[in-house]
Amino acid sequence: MTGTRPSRDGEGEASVVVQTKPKTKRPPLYKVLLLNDDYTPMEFVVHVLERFFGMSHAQAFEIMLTVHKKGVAVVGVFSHEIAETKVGQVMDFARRHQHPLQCTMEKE
Ligand code: TYC
Repeated sequence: MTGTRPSRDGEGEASVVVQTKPKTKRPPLYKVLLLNDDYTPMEFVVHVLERFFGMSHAQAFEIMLTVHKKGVAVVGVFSHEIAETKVGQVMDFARRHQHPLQCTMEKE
């Protein structure tokens, strides 16, 4: 809601009213990053991107190749809670399949 606050302006008793901006703070967003390694099979990474990030096969293959060539790629942008959940799901899935795939998040 818009607020007002009285403010002393130097000498005497004069007071001015300053209009404050209505503050609607958007929650911060977090990038989820996938990191390259030499051992995780390409098909496994494609599967992860389809399964946890809702990508089509073609989209997933493209992003997997970007990570493979460049070392890292953003695979999605989410609220803190959703980003944390995605990272956890990917790390858990990779560990269960004994692949060293790494997934992290960082504030946008
Ligand atoms: N570099 C891996 C390979 O050659 C493939 C790979 C791609 C691994 C993306 C991880 O996030 C990754 N098998």
